[in-house]
Amino acid sequence: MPVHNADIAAAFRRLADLLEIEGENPFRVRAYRNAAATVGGLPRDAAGMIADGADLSELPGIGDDLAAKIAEMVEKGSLHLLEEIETRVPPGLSDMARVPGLGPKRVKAIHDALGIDTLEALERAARKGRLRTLSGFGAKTEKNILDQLARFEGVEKRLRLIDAEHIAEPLVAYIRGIDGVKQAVVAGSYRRQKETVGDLDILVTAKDGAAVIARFVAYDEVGDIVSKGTTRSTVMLKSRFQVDLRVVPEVSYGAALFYFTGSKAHNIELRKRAIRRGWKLNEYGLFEGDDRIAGKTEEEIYEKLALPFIVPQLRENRGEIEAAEKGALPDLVSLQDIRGDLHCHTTASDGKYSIREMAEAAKERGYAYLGITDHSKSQTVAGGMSEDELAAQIDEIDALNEELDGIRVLKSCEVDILSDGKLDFSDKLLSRLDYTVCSIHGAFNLSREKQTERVLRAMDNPHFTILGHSTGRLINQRPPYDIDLEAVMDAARERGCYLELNAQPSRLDIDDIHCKMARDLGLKVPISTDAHSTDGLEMMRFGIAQAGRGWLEAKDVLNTLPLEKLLKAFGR
Ligand code: DGT
Ligand code: CA
Ligand code: CA
Ligand code: ZN
Repeated sequence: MPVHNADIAAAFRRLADLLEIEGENPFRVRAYRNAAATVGGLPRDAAGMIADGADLSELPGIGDDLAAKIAEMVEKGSLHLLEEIETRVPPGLSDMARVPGLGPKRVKAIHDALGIDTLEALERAARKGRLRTLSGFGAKTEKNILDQLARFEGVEKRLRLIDAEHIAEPLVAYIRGIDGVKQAVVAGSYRRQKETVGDLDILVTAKDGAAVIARFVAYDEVGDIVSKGTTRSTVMLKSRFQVDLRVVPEVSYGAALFYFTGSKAHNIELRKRAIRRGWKLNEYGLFEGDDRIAGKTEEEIYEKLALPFIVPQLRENRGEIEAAEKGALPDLVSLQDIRGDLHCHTTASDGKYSIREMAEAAKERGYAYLGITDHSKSQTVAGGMSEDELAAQIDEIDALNEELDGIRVLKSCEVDILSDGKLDFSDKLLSRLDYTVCSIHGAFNLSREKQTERVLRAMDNPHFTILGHSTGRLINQRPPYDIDLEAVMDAARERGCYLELNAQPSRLDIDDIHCKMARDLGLKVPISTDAHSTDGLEMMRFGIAQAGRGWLEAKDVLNTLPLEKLLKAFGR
């Protein structure tokens, strides 16, 4: 098996971790870390350099000792020193040290105090609250560790869009920095802004593909190189996420971008359309015989095929080609159209900031209104409010609105829908609110019929306004509960209620298909962040992305309405 720079870098990093856990001299530890960075950033494989007779001890930070270790890795694929240390320090500790936010010092503390030496044992201990018994560890640290471990477990699955962004953005920046690279863009489901991404498809224009690929596979995060040619390469990142890279000439850029953006179903329809005109469409261009009649841009491909440009989000072969033909493509809602947020939490339940702080953050975003929706009394784990507390909050908001300028705080509540379909607060109290967000937070396992009935019964309450996160799914964690959303949407339209599009990257609930269904029914969709902090308001863009995939225009979205019209839309 060929040894790549990434493997050598990984071995040095592991060595540094284990030495640090052992309490080794920090300078020696740092020397291995620096060497890992140097080798990871080499333009060529160290193996090839050694074969060509290069003296690696001339590289920055690499002395004779490290040069000898690189040679040992290249020759044997392993390091004697590392194997020796692994007999003293359980190898699992280096896995633990790789959990973001943990690091060697904390791993050592955990191992010394609790004898934990695997990721599994670490997770069990965090769940049982054993870590917080150590000094310097709190409940928050435990939660962070569990969150990070959940990401580790999810590695075989599709990544949420936000996680894919965290991987793609630095990677694309790195690729753009490679000599000779003109354009670098992520195509595939990522460009279509799908809620989850299976792998990244990166498209690059450059003359010398082999040179670009040599640098691509030397990226620090690359774990395994699956394939490596002169125009394409596939790697598996250390996070076990796959990246496909294609290098194309500029004349083919548009055609390649079109092809690799997909979806496959959309591509196939357009290829058929080309064939009907006696042409051929592939990743190199649109061809009439051997003549390339389009291919430099996506726009010219659509134009030649007598279609207006179709944005990537819509390319799913769900009617967008027919709509394009008729000139009836939706003009998708954008972040600028949004005038406020209708679902957020404050310190009154499980949020981090006060009403005032949330309102000011909303105002900074240019919003005209912000609805405060703290939890109702049954949500004891999420700090649900008592009737008295909500009554006091209502007064507090009235007073605050007297003071605040340029933003209106709306009185609301995330009211639990109890298993029998009753709402968690009295009608008298609910009647004092501007609107409600009513959600299911328990009894997920009812039959489809019962679950649907439960929500319909709740909607019969005149104080019901918006159904929160309508299917309860958590991407990669919890499937949706069984419910007939079409029936719920029909009922909502009849009663003047709405179904939320929750913008949390783990929820995106309702999904794109149901957004389109709502649009077809003429049911406006509120897009809400369910923010638990001021930063949480940022998640609106994921809701906008999903809404676009569901064909929603500004007029289809409830919170694009100005305040007066919104209040009317709430009224029943
Ligand atoms: P993913 O990665 O599962 O989230 O979804 P995509 O859409 O990114 O799919 P992927 O990575 O397998 O392929 C990227 C694009 O390449 C895909 O959207 C369309 C194009 N493509 C892949 N295979 C085919 C094929 O067999 N025929 C056609 N026409 N296009 C294909
Ligand atoms: Ca992909
Ligand atoms: Ca792919
Ligand atoms: Zn909720």
